[in-house]
Amino acid sequence: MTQHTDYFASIKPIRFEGPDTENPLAFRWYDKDRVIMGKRLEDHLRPAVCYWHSFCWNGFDVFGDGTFNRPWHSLSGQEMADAKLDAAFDFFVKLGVPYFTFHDVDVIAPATTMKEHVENLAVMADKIEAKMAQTGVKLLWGTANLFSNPRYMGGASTNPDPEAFACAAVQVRHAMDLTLRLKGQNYVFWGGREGYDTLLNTQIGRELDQLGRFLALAVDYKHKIGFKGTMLIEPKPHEPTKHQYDRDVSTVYGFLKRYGLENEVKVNVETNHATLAGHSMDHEIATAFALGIFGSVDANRGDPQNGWDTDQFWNDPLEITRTMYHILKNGGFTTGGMNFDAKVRRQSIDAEDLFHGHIGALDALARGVIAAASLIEDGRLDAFAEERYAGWKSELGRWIMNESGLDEIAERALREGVEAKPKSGRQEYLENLLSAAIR
Ligand code: XUL
Ligand code: CO
Repeated sequence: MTQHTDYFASIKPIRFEGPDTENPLAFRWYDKDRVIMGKRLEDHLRPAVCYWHSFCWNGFDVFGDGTFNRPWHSLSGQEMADAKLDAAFDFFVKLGVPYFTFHDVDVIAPATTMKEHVENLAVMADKIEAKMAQTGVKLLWGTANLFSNPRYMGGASTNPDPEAFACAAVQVRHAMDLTLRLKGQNYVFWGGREGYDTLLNTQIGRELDQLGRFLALAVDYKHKIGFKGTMLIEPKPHEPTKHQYDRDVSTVYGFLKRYGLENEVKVNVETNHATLAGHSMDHEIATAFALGIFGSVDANRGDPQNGWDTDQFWNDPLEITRTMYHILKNGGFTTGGMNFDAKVRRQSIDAEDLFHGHIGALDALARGVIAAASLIEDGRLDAFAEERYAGWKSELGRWIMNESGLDEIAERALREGVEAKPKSGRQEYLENLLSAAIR
């Protein structure tokens, strides 16, 4: 295969060198073969690099033009798509991650019609498949971009016009076919325009039914083509729309229940989306496990001061450890993984900046796995919570949960003079255990 760019030529493959290394282009914690709780670090994290932030975005923002000047940004059409593919796989290999993720439009030569979109995607299918075979890099998930093209400005499946729904069907059908062909582990739906900007022009009930119909059709299609991966909805409360229907994990669960899809679809939880929704990441993860719909993670962070989706690389040890604690305690990932849906800042214009961002995030997650595993092995956090609810295993607790009526509970409480005795929640003690686990 012809090599279109050697953009990363000056950077050697990234190796683990341990916490004391002075080499900024080495891992300090991410020793992928280190076994923690019986599993290699790489298998705990199943890390993936996303195509869109690092290889498509050129650094533009609403106030200014692109700043990055990557060689493929000055190309166009198929030539651009080919050069980008070469650079992306060079990067995956040098960083040493097992997975990548992409949207259909990230990888193709830009198309103006739906027909052209399908043709351009078919051209890339062979090329991506060849790159994967040559490098051993696998696909964590595929998805369709149903939010950038102006045809979707009023929504894709929730659009007031069925023609937009039909165009979305073209993209999703072909993106699912490609994900199956590339042996993707999951297929993701992020509904960037599936919401509204004003209720003055929006019929929420109708739009939710359209969204439910679209997802049900996609699930039917998954079974028809024999795709065995997991279907995932990625919740987000707003941005770009003022209100997005899939606002958080609980809302998605209610939506799935209403349309009978709660056993078919799980969630891809993103840190920055959790915080935009007013939640902590560990809240969203714990909720997803509690509701039986945990699937995968988009690992990143926002900026606590501005409330935007800044998609920075995740590096907060406390938040990562709290999150990893829930993931490990519940058995870890199955088909999911840690997708770095994160981008370097607009002033980080060099090739090496892409490495610094990903190296830091992989190290931070590795530290989080190590810390969370030590909390689980130590057992005091878990023992405290078990003890806190121990009363529910008593005769009274079981009788309330399984047998009694409200009046019977009330009568028994009065008859037996039941009284609740407050006990300390010990939050500070538990937070100190968490801090002490991070080394
Ligand atoms: C947008 C976002 C998307 C999804 C995939 O906020 O997170 O990139 O992850 O469409
Ligand atoms: Co995301």
